[in-house]
Amino acid sequence: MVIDLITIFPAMVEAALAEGVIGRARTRGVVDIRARDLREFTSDRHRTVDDVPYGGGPGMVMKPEPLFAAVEAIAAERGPASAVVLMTPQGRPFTHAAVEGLSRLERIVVICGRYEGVDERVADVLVTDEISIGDYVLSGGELPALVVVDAVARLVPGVVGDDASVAADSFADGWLDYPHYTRPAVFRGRAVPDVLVSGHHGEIERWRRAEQVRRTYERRPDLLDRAVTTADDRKLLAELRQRNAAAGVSDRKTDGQEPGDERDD
Ligand code: 9WO
Repeated sequence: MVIDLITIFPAMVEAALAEGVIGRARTRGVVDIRARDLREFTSDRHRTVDDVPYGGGPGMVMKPEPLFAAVEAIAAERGPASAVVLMTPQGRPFTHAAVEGLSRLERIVVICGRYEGVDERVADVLVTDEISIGDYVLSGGELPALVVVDAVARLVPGVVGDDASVAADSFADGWLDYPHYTRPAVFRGRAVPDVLVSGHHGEIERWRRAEQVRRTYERRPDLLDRAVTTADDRKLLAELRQRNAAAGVSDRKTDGQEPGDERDD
């Protein structure tokens, strides 16, 4: 897979791509991911990438010429892009399905916006996918682009040491993850669950799956519709629902509470 990220902060992007699983996969040549400095595609002495907005208003807008020149130069060098992605809060939500879709493509170009955004002709003509990682505005598209690249590259065979572990990752089958523990067996008076030190692999597997079901039910009931359930899963869910009903607790949906909403009054 080939990914090019167009940005005015290539050092920031390169630093993030140099480390960890993605960094090692790049070094091994399993993926070819590069940060492209947008200023390399300008044609004026000042290497201008932005200008004032037509119609007035605050801030600056990213000029179309450098972005068109960058996408076209990358296409000439690498071959036409399978997708040109613009990172923006008004894009489609970035879900596991989107990760899977992008991971099957050969060449992806990602445009990282800054200032007040990019000239609309870039979105109209060049961009094939507008993607949002959440309903908030950041100072630039670089961090969302790195989220996309990390999630997509992990699905490329050979990037993560154990491809099976990637397939079992949360959201691949719709379940949240089970708890993880390592030494010491007791830390500040809190012991590792006995089953994990029992050596009974079947019991451990059943405990882990039960924890996935419990956690998903308690924290993200919205995922249950899509989760791949077994008869045992459904039995456990029924028990969890009965236990909640007996305790007078309705099945939790997202109750709209946000961190920091706690009030003393
Ligand atoms: C800013 C904005 C504000 C309110 C509603 C929509 C908006 N879109 C943008 C926008 O695209 N801004 C540009 C890219 C320039 C400023 C920094 N940029 C950005 C991208 N901020 N936040 C994102 C982003 C991208 C993907 N997922 C979440 C946020």
